[in-house]
Amino acid sequence: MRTMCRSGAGRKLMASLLCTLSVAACGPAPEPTKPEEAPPATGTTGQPVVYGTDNRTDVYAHTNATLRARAEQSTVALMSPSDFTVNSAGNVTFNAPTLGSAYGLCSNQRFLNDLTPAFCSGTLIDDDLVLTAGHCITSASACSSTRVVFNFYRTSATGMKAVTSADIFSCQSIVVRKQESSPLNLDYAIIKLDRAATPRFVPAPIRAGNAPLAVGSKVTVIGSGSGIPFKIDDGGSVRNARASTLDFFVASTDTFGGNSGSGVYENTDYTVAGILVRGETDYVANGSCDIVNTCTETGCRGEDITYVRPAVSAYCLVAGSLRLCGTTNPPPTTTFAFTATNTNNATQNTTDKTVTLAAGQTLQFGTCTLTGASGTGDTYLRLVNSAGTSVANNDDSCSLLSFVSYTAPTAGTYTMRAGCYSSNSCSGTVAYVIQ
Ligand SMILES: [Ca+2]
Ligand SMILES: [Ca+2]
Repeated sequence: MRTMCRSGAGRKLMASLLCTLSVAACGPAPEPTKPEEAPPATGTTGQPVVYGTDNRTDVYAHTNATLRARAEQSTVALMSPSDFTVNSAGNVTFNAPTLGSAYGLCSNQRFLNDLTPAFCSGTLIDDDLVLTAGHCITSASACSSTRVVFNFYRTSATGMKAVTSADIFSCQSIVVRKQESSPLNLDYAIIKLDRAATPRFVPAPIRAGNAPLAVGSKVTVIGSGSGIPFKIDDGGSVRNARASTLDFFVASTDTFGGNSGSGVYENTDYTVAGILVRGETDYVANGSCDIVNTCTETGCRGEDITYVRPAVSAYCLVAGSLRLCGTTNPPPTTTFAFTATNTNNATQNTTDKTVTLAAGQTLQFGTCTLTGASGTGDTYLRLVNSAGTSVANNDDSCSLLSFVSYTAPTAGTYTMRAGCYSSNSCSGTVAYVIQ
């Protein structure tokens, strides 16, 4: 199993291996692997995977005007600054090997001459907000070194849309992010851009509600599989809706490393239903070169797609948005102050606050992120259940300050414990909100 992103700058040559054979190379993965650990080199290269027909279509060639609009107006590629050059006139050229050479593909494969600068994909969902996978941007420093590129698509078989500096944005901050396999298997991030992308670009609408997708329903993914210019694949079907957890669903999308973070749309109304995060091996050896791994519609493992609703709900707990939350104000928070010393990572000498949660309710609390939160020193926050078992904790969500988001799997009382890192002294105001 692989995560669907490619390597960052400086690891370009390993791109095909990094995200196919090792989730670690794409930053902390859903599974507990060592971040940034170089994967073992093997003779196998990473590949895209196709289910049934290869439905990947260039934007100009797609027959559906709404999907073309989503690609042209709402889809972004995530790149490192070294992946492109901006000249004095503001015109952008991309620095990356072709798909054929990057992946050692056989000459009969598609899109051989496409360049491969993107390491992940994303979707504009508000004026200055982009939805992507949590493993695509794992830290504030990763945010700082990520560029968000619009207009990365073909206008003809040989032509590319002209990209200028006006189409390139920086990641200013990670607003919400989750990458965990328990209690729910979630992998999402919503990042804030350095400036509004509207009205030049248009946010994609988000699927209403939180109902499971119907098994067999058709979905479309748009993004930069294997790093190449946006492709539209409208031929995927939902294979497993995971209706009991609603954390991710499994579909037969023709998606590859680099599609990580791609918006996945319902074909009924082309709203964003999910975020592409993991999938089957992309490419397989065929003699001395590689070809796309082809599966039947029901074969192989399927591609994993995080439902969009947990990301939007988490966002709306900490910030406002008329488009996403129906209000420009985040919900009001409750606060409690603390001063502490020698808490051994909030396991002793803490200031505690107990709350009651219903199953499925989310508690967010922090010395940062939420309205009214603050802290001095190196804070540490922990959440324990009624049995006294630690169920969540955070040290340094924002520099030295802390933030926890926890969705209760079962109803019960939970106690927030406010303390400091190690034997340190610190103080702060913990803000919390339950939804
Ligand atoms: Ca297909
Ligand atoms: Ca801390």
